[in-house]
Amino acid sequence: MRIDVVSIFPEYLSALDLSLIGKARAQGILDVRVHDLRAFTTDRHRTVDDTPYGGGAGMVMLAEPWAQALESVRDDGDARPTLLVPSPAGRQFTQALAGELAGRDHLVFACGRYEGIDERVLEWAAESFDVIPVSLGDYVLNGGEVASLAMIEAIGRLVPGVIGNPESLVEESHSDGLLEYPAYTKPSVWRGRAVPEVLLSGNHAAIAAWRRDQQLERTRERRPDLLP
Ligand code: 6GU
Repeated sequence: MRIDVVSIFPEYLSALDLSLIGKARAQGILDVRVHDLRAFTTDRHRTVDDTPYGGGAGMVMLAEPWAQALESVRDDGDARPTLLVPSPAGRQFTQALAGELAGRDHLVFACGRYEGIDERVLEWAAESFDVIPVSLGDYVLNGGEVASLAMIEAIGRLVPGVIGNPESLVEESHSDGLLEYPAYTKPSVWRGRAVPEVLLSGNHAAIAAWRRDQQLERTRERRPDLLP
């Protein structure tokens, strides 16, 4: 899978050199390329933003540097790549969407800052990209960089070969619509707190039933919105 990220703070994305995603890049499973939006400006000050038409606070990112950057990451022979635009005004990013995106060949993340990108860029880009504005949740970040990191990790770990043991993807929160059951390891008694008895029983059916019950209990308690 190829992933391009365009940002005015490319250094933010240096975390992609680390851990599982970093390893997948080194192995050639993920081809991640980070680009500085300012490289696509032509004026002396490398301007990327201006004041909003209609007035209001903040600045809006200029259309032309974005168009140049997006044209540069398009690869001939590329079917329609997917353009993900992180924004609190986007559609909710979910595990289901991560799974769907993990099957695509080419993702491009457009990290906006300030009050966002001139809306015409998204309209124009829709001619050659599958454009999806995405939000991590109902809160506001200063820009799309941190959100892109989160999404690249969520998507990247679902790409075959990125995670050594794909079984670990099965029993985790959101994979079956419920939160994950609690986990315990040694020692069996720690500071007077014992591990739930059933986990030491060796009775696999009883363990599976207890874990299911814990998933439902937790989900009811913490995320009732996930239950039917
Ligand atoms: Cl995806 N981007 C920004 N800038 N803020 C957010 C977000 C994304 N998701 C929640 N807040």
